[in-house]
Amino acid sequence: MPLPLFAAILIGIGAGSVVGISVLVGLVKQSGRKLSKPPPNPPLSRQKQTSTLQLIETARKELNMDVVHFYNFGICGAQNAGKSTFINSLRLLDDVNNDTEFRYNMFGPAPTGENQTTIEKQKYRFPPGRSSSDPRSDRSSIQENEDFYPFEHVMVWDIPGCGTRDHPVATYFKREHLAAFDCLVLVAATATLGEYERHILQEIDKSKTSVIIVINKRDGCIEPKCRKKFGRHYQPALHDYKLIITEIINEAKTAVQDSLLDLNLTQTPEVFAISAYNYRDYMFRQTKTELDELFTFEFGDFLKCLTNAAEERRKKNT
Ligand SMILES: Nc1nc2c(ncn2[C@@H]2O[C@H](COP(=O)(O)OP(=O)(O)OP(=O)(O)O)[C@@H](O)[C@H]2O)c(=O)[nH]1
Ligand SMILES: [Mg+2]
Repeated sequence: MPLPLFAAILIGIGAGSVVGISVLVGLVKQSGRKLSKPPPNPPLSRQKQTSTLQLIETARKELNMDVVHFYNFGICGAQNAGKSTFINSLRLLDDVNNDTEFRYNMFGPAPTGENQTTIEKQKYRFPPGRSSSDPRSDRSSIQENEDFYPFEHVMVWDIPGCGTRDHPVATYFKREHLAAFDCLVLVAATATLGEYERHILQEIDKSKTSVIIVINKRDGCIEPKCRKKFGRHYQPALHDYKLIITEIINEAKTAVQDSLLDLNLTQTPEVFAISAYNYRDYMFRQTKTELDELFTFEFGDFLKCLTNAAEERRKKNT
């Protein structure tokens, strides 16, 4: 969203909503608390295995995955969908470029960019709370409090995007060992799922891995929709934006459901329409705006869903 428009929205809204943030804090805390202990029932090697279990165990070995101390979530999807940005936003970190100065650090940000940025899989943990001596700590009153974000037993894996020469979709599932994860998050930048997403979903379903679909970059739909609905010169009010954002979320979910119809998956993946940008902005901002809240709530619900999926998987001990 261009800055003048965003500034106009902020001016139009004024002080934020206290009710909104407290509900969101509740949702995040609830999810965090559940994932703040090592996962129960770490899957053990078995003598007799079905081919699916074998696939999972081989994939975990290949990734050297710690399934005893961590819940492992894989973020997959097509190139440029916003996977790495999503991972940074979730962990309340700013984006960085993949330049010569970048050094991978498990607690640091994932590099982001328009052109095939994530080349190799990398795993990330949630950074510990910031101390007040951190020069950036004024940006976030939230992350200073470790109680709020207690995801210390969560490992989030940033997986290279598919659909490139180096990562063709046909071999993506196997090559990236997607069967290994407690839950996969398929990130897409458009709500009508294309060939890549459909192929990945079918492979995921065959392996019986849980998957959640996240349609990212929904902030990009706000301005075109406003222009179409209200014309170039109209300055939309808060309730106009609320309507538009609600429409964007609902339309994205319906488009995904339609795209799933002929795939005949055995699971019905939950779908969330988000803006990785808006969530992070909302969490960082001292003054919360009602506008960002709508996308932000999708994030809260997403966390809850992810937690439940991980719990279910561990209950099954696979
Ligand atoms: N407007 C908008 N842009 C976003 C959002 N999330 C990501 N982007 C932009 O989309 C581009 C791609 O983001 P990445 O996070 O690097 O995408 P990726 O899926 O990790 O890409 P690969 O690693 O190359 O597969 C970057 O320019 C991001 O800044 C969002 O929520 N809103
Ligand atoms: Mg990436």
